[in-house]
Amino acid sequence: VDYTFPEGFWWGSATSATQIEGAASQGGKGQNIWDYWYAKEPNRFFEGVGPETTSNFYYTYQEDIKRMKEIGHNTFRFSISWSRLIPGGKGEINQEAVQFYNRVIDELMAHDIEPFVNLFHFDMPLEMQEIGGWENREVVDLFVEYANTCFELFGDRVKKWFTFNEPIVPVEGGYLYDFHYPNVVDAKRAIQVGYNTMIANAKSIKAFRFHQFDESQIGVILNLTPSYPRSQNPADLKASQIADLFFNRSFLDPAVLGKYPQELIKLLEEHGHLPQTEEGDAVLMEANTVDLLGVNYYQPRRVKAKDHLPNPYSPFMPDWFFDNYEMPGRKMNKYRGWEIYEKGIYDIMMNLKENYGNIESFVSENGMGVQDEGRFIQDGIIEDDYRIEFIKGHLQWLHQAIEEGCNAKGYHLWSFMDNWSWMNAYKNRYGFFSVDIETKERKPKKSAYFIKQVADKNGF
Ligand code: BGP
Repeated sequence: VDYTFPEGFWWGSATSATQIEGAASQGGKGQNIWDYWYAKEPNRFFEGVGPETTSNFYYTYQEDIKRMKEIGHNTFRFSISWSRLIPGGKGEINQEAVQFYNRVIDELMAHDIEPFVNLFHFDMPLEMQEIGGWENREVVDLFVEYANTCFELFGDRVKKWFTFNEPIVPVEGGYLYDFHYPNVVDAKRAIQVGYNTMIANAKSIKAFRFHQFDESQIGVILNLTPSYPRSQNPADLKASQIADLFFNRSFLDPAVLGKYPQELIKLLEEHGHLPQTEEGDAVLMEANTVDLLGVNYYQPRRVKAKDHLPNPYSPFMPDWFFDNYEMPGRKMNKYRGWEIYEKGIYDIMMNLKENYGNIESFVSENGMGVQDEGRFIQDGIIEDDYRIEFIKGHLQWLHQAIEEGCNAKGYHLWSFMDNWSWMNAYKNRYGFFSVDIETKERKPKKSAYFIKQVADKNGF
């Protein structure tokens, strides 16, 4: 073994409710924005496939958990669907959902797999969106009630909690770049949404602390995209810093340090885009930071200065200040169109060590999406050597960061099995297990055998 990880390292994978459960209109579940949007505009989704047709985990969780055990998982992340647990987002608790999540938790624990439970993975209940979604502070408070319900119901057994997965994504997708519902393009509203989710984060942490659970931790999961400037010219450096402020630090700083970066506040102030706040917000944020940080890492951001200054009369957008560019010679996942830069994981971890109090962290998602993966079948098994190489490459850099003192505790692949993805449906396959969408049959890929060995040896 060349790379040995610290004892008790978390080997597992990540999923989310909307992407794996299926049964979108069964078991008493209410509608979320995905169910609604799909019914309204099915053609926006890859091959017209919507969230009803997923990997069916709602019905197959027992067999799936057995498979997790077979490949050596000691941890597993899933999310609770707010609209399943509390249809409509407020009011009565759906007992069928309570039973379902209880069974999943019990089944995981019976297999010595620790549940990592996330509370929000893009799936706003429709009724909550209709009253303004994250723009409305009432929704923030109802979310905190939902979070608290989860702590009450499952907090005796679940010891790892997360408030949000990638809170920047609903901001970018729903309020800046038109790739998620409600398809708004308005930076002012986007900034409010981002701010309010961080208030929801702090308030949920406060509610969590009130329970004084033994040995429990609460965190947030952020997709950190290290921002690399094209050159060391002041203009490129500045562009890269601003991209970093918007896409990383506007969540990382309040979540871990309890406050927004001064540079960001100044920038927003100059452009009249500060969000609306309420009295006590700053104190609340400062008092309620995370214990644990999940880092989702797929690709970095390559940034250069704008060729032209923005027209000051055009609506304010974060990208007034920077452009993305394609770095010549960069390594690509040609099956998905994303850059592969393994060292990014090291840079993120070292940044957490140096600038964020070396907060306890783990890789909560990393993975390689592949289109038409069926073409790699040999003798009945998907020979995904590219994924094995991808995982190894990232683990080597993670190992390096740990050697240098960073506080990383685990590695979760996106994802356990192929699953439905937001607009992309089943286009990009990510799993250790393939899923036949028609029959729902699962089959281990070569990477499933690889990760079992890694988990067994705690290294490779
Ligand atoms: C992450 C999300 C996941 C998953 C993954 C793959 O950002 O947290 O939910 O969807 O991306 O994305 P895609 O299927 O678009 O390649």
